[in-house]
Amino acid sequence: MTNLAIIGAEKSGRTSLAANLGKKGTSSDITMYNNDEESRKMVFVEPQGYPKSLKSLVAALNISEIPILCISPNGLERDNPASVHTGECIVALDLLGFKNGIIALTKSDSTHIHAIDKLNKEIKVMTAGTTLQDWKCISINTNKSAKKPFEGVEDLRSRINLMAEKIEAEQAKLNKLPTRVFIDHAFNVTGKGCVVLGVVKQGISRDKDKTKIFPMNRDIEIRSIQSHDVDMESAPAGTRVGIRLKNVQAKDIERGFIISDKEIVSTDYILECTLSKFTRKIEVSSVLHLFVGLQSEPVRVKKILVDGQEVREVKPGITSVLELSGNKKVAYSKEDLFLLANLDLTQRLAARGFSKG
Ligand SMILES: Nc1nc2c(ncn2[C@@H]2O[C@H](COP(=O)(O)OP(=O)(O)O)[C@@H](O)[C@H]2O)c(=O)[nH]1
Ligand SMILES: [Mg+2]
Repeated sequence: MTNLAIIGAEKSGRTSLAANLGKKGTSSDITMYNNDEESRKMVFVEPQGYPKSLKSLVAALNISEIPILCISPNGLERDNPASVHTGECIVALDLLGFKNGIIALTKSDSTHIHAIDKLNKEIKVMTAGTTLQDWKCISINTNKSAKKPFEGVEDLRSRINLMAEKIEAEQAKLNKLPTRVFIDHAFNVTGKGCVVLGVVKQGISRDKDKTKIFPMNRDIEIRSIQSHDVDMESAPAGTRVGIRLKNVQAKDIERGFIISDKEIVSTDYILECTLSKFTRKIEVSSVLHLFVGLQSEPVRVKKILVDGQEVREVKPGITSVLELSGNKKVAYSKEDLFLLANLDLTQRLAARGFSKG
């Protein structure tokens, strides 16, 4: 199974595209569109809450293996307030290190070929030096009354299929790792108890598994697993699942909780971070927003070290060790990528980093 994030600024056409590619399912600040028709099952994840909520964007991306960035004909125009969010999406994709993805140039019916050429060139300049620099741009529309209705959509679908094939080969390797399921929704079902929705990030989740839920660090048992409404004995890496859990209540589970045998749990962090070039300096005692997996939490900068020396601030593009302190328990593993954001800036994403030690 392949999970794809469909992201972009407001009015980038991302909802129209997601609705064209799949059937609407679970919906909150992130909305799932399922496609079970093709031989390969896919879930398209749209961060409905973005740009208001940066959390929705990061969660949608961390659920997915393939991102599709939607850019409308005026998506980069300076006098369009949405353009800053197109930029923010590019920074997010780059910091998260997505090597492969697609750029959809949406609403092709409402522009002309010269404008599309110009947009293509602007995107090349903007993405130079980022992980997006070689991504394919596909011009599309989802307008059935257009002169060329659904132009480019078939091309987009076949590219998605090609990428999904590669992703599935990589997912097969992830099956050997310890099982981790990232939870994105949790609720109570009358007569069934606690049901969580999420994605198997690695390993294989099995019915009747005795495991744990983090950051609660509580023993739980898996009572049943479904995917796309079909019961399963086991769910491999990449599967979007609904799982019934024993020994925990839905009201105690938040987005980002992890089903796993072992995770690190903490409220304080020492991260080896690289600041984005597209942010401002970070200073000691400033408050940032930390993201890891599907969790997020405000943290305060306690200490900054550059080349082992304690400093007051660190500048864009520079690598440093940041000591951060928060209040809420967060679960993660050593390999997990952290993002830091400054919610006071218009382009909010500030840095990426990994836990040290
Ligand atoms: N002409 C045209 N309009 C579109 C197309 N896709 C979306 N729109 C319109 O653009 C507006 C924003 O689209 P929507 O999908 O809601 O964008 P979102 O804000 O990114 O989710 C809506 O009025 C859509 O009807 C398209 O391919 N062609
Ligand atoms: Mg929308």
